[in-house]
Amino acid sequence: LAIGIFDSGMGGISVLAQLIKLMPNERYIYYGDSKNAPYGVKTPEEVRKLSIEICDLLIEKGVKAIIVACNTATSAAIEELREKYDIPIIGMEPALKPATTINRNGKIVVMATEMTLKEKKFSALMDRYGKERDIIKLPCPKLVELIEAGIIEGKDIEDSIKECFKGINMNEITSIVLGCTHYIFLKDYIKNFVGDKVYIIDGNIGTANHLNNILKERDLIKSVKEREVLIDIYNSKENQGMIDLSKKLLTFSLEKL
Ligand code: DGN
Repeated sequence: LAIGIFDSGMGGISVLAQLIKLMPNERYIYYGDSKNAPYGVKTPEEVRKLSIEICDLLIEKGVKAIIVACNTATSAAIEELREKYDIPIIGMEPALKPATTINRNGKIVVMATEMTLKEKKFSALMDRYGKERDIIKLPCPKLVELIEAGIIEGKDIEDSIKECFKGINMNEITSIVLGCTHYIFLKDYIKNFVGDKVYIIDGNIGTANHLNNILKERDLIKSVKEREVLIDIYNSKENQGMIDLSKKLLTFSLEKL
């Protein structure tokens, strides 16, 4: 059985890369719902419905666990998915906890979709870890659009990052949380923009470790290599261009790990 992963498009490919790095002997099935991207501006009900449809499809294809590689879908649907399916369902969460422990001063910027920042999961995180800190919530939908269009480098990306941070006093910022899996492809660009003194934190390693532990506990991990990593990539837009873009982003992400 494989590990299933899905996202509202390409973002979860960054998570897939991290999983492959940690568990190279597994089989992976990735489903990118680019047709319905972005999830960030839909209603939670719509996102729940789409998430259930994708999980049904992954289960039909044969998976032993599912990674919801999308902070937005996690916020809207994780509880319902866990109730509905009896395999492990692992979600993403903005890495606010590490951000508050790494650096005890200054403001923290959380880059995520409107929905992630509005839903109760994030409010609970704020109550737990963000109370004594100044947190700036920063949705950057334009960046998701660019990535879905296959643009991950160049001037458009630089300009959009600058635009996102407009109005924020960068001298006060000590950490940035990448709370949307799409933004992880742009880590170098964001780093370039904010400078070396700012920590940039994402949840990908945490999620990969979490799945690894669960699979080990249940004795579901593969220790024997099956030739090479087997990855099936599907995309709801059903065109080869989206599959090619997914593969390009996967290679790009693996090279950076
Ligand atoms: N990649 C998704 C996330 O982590 O929230 C969001 C992309 C989107 O639908 N805007």
